[in-house]
Amino acid sequence: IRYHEFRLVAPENLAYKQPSIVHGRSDVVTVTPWLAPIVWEGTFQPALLDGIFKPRNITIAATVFAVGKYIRFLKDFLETAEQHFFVGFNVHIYVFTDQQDQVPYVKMAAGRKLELCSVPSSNRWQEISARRMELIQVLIEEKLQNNVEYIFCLDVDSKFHGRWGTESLGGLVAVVHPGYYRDDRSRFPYERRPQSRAYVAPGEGDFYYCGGAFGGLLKEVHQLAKTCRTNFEEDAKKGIEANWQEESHLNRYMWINKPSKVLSPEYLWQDFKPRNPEVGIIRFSGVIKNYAEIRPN
Ligand code: UD2
Repeated sequence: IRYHEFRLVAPENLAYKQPSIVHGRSDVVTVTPWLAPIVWEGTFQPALLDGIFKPRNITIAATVFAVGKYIRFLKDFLETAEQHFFVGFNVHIYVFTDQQDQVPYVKMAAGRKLELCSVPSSNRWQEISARRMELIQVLIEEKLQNNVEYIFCLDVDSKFHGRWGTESLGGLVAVVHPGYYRDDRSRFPYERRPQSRAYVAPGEGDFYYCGGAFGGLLKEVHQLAKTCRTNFEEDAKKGIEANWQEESHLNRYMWINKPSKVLSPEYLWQDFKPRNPEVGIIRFSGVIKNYAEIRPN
């Protein structure tokens, strides 16, 4: 797999639209200053990418946490994943929950499976959100190492509406948050206290990335999860909790370790936001939720 990683072997006899280096999307930026692609609708050809990845017989893992009242979001998440998330590929979904008996039955296609992992209940939502990094790290170490090539870690209070597939694969993959991408970096909600290991100084930061979706090659995500977990725990020892918990740590990590692929906000929109014109298609989005009602406190 390592050897094949950087070889894009196309299937013979695959007809697809001629690419151009002068005509393409001109309303958005499609490459970062460190030359990572920024994936927007219209920048890739799905059949070509699928044709390249199909013969590799890769397996993609996804983690999703459904703790406490968030279990109610799981059914829609799983049903829509079945329709849009790596259709035709091997997909293993790991559901972390404190209520295994409440997990809905969703019929899955051949090559796709669900596995349940138990997590303790918690009285603080911040704890649930933040401990995900530790559990992802341990899952990779104990279960995934020889079975899976790529992994995505996703929020459960969301649904798929359009294709999310091989175009999203890369070493370290981050999604640009839909709420801040037109703003100046001074307005990004990074952690601003220098005592925190999630600190991002004024004048620093590329984009504001989502905590609700990230991924990449197994070993890259392992490194990310391990680092964010350690930094989160170091902060906790000093009595600090970053303002957006693990999302703040993820943003710090991605500032230092530039993602090799950046997904546009098409890959995590928010249902309460009207669609902006540059968003060709909403692929995945967070549902509207009543925080007061669903969080443990
Ligand atoms: C943002 C991020 C989220 C996380 C959080 C940090 C996006 C779209 N969302 O969303 O990923 O970084 O800020 O605080 O980027 N969960 C449970 N049970 C609970 C609470 C949380 O299972 O009682 C899980 C669940 O999978 C949920 C995730 O943790 O999707 C994130 O929690 P959230 O959705 O309440 O966080 P939110 O919407 O403030």
